[in-house]
Amino acid sequence: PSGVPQEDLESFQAHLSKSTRILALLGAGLSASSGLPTFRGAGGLWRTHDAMQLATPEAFARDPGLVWQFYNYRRHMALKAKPNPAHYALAELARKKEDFMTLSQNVDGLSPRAKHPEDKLKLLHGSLFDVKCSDFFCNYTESNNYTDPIVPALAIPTDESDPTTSDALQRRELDISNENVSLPELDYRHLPKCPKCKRGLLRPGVVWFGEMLPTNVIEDIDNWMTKNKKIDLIMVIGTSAKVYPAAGYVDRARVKGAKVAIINMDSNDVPAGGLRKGDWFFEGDAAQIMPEILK
Ligand code: BJW
Repeated sequence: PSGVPQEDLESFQAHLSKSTRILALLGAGLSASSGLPTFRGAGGLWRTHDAMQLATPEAFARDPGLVWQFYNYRRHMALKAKPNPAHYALAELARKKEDFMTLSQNVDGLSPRAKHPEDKLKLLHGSLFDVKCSDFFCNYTESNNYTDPIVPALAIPTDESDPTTSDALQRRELDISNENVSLPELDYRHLPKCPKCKRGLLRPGVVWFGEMLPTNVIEDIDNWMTKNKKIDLIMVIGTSAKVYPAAGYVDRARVKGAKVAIINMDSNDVPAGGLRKGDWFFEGDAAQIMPEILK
């Protein structure tokens, strides 16, 4: 029912079944049908929010309260969301294929929750549920912190007297995602502090613009990629492939012989360099297409 052409389905599945070294590059579109917004394009976060005011170290230095409000909200939404059939289908393939690696740009925790094998999952842009000290001289980090709200001052208000509290919550959430609503100012006192150095503010463990991707992650991927072996396939799922260095892995896989399979709602979102003969473009919702093509 996803409308995948039979011919493409057959040629892809034939290639997949004989593929032994496989990469998957994931983006926000994978989690779209779980109800989480993407960044670019219609309904994307960067349509109503200025990325440079929220997703840079400079933004955090200028207004940590605003940045925390944004990330506390994203954490809350991601905790409420559930992995969709695409997360599960990919996790299953990763278990089945020995020499498999997923490079995820997503910070929402949905692939881990879908039981994607952890040793085959590389989080390029960190996680909403990692927090770390923002002080340059402190190395405090914490994984799997699911505290929601992260501090009481960041609680998303609910109206207890309203019998439809969940509706109220929903409305309030929509308000928060709308830039026209003025939010209460939050100062240093109310924001999460580092328990180690007791000086720095904690910050989300995600990779902001201008920051380096985690070195251990990059090293693991480099080691896997530069093995003296061919790569058979890279699946590029739900990403606009515009953010570097992540998008660069498509070309690097090609150089190692990989065919490219794109799964995306928007047929214009092909990685730089375009499509080649023998590649695939599966157009539509990843949550529908992934289980079908990986069947
Ligand atoms: C569906 C669907 C459905 C919808 N089914 N599909 C070269 C030139 C110019 C600038 C640079 C350059 N190289 C590097 C830079 C700078 C910058 C960059 O790349 N900028 C570009 C925008 C040009 N890169 C960086 O700053 C990186 N760091 C760096 O380069 O460091 C260098 C350095 C060296 C030495 C010392 C210090 C530094 C870091 C980039 C980090 C990006 N971080 C973010 C925010 C993370 C935190 C957070 O979540 O808030 O990561 S930005 C945002 O974009 C997020 C995403 O992971 C990332 C990618 O977005 P994604 O996932 O592709 O989402 P969208 O919205 O773009 O696309 C969604 C897609 O899904 C669309 O195609 C839809 O059609 C599709 N879709 N529904 C299937 N149901």
